[in-house]
Amino acid sequence: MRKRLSLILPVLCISSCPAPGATWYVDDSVPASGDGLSWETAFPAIQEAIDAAFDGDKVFVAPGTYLENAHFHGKSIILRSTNPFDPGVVAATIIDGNNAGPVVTFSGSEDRTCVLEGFTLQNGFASNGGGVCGGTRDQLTRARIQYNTITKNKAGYGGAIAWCGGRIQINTITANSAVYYGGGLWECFGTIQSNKITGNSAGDDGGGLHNCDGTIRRNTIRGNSAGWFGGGLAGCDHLIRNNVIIANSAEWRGGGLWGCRAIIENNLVAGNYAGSDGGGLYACDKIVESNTIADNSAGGYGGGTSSCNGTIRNCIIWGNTATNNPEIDHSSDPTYSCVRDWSAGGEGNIAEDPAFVDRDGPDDNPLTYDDNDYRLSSDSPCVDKGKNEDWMQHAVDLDGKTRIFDGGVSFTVDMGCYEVGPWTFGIFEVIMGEIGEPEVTWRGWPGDTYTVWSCLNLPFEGWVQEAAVPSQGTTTTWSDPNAALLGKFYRVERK
Ligand SMILES: [Ca+2]
Ligand SMILES: [Ca+2]
Ligand SMILES: [Ca+2]
Repeated sequence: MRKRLSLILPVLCISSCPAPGATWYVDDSVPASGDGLSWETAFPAIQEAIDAAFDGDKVFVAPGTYLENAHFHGKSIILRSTNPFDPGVVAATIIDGNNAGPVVTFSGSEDRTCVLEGFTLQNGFASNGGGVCGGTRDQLTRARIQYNTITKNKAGYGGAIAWCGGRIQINTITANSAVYYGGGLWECFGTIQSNKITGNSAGDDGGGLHNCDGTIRRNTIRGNSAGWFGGGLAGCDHLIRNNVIIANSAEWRGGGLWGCRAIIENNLVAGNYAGSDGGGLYACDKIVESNTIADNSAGGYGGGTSSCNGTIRNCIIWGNTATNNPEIDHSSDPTYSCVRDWSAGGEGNIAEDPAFVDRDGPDDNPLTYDDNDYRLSSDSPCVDKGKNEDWMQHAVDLDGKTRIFDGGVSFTVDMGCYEVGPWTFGIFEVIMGEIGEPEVTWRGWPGDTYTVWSCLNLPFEGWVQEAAVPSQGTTTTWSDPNAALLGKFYRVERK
């Protein structure tokens, strides 16, 4: 008997099959659905384009309001508006979940080349992730989520985003709510950076973020609230660095942060409120270092910190209020810190007024925190009085300035999250990012645009222009999608 041959046939494209890496177009104003391969023949719905796309394709979406609950179905594609860098385009390109599930759902198998960028995602309603649900607890999407406004979504867990394991950056995540945990983000374990996470609420814990155990850096986490614990962050257990954490509130404990067994470095924690204990931080038991913890308040114990039993070092803990133990309560003794009314000695501690530049800000109102300036005056007793640590050699302060600078006394770090020193423009960090792409981070100015250049082999090859990158604030990060085996040189120019 003849052995049966089995053949695996490639899918044959006869006429209109797009080349790999095709671009699909979506425009809600087209009169009828076309083949999706041009603006003139666009699909009217985003899901049509995703369904037609293959891994590696792009889907461009024209401004409009798309009443959809889009599902990536495991496809590693790029879904973007016409210009993710333009806030006007982002505001005008709306995916509205119509309270019928998450606005966007990933299956969880999308890889690091998958991107969702440049949309307003609103009115989602779901058990997990009202704005974006990234898969399941066992399989988190690695898609990158960037340059979106995610607002007015509701969920049981993760009002805006749940179960996304890729990079979440440069989004505005505001006015979302969760019945239980994570008004903004819940169980997102990738890098969360340069986002504005504001005005979100959770019925239980983590008004801004809950159980996000990746790197959380350079975010503004402001005005979020929790019914129980952790107005800003709850249970985020890895690295929390260079964030502004202000004016969050928790009904019970941890107005700013609660139960974060993380390295908590170089943050401003100010104006947070807890109904009971730990206005700034509660039960953050690992490392609390180089933070400025000021003007927080608690109804019971510990306006600044309560029950933080790890290392507390290089911090300014000042102007906090509570019924009992206003600055530090039931916590480890600090070292190299400036603490109001501190009289218990300890290595390097001082109790002199830190001489903030303008503690109540230009508006002279101490309760409006956005303008309050907790930088140090050049004659502050906190200048050059911290303790130098290895991590600071390659770090910057909250402004993006060089972290260790000689402020006139010695080459020593200042206490708190700001260093007194000159402003300089330049690259301060080049690392291999989590998606295998080199990441270049530089100091700059809000509102600017920068040009990034690379060179494979100085001085024998020329510079190649890589990208034009809008400023992300005082520091800006760009990932190079074209990694080179032997490395590259980078140069950044201010346009
Ligand atoms: Ca003032
Ligand atoms: Ca003020
Ligand atoms: Ca210094």
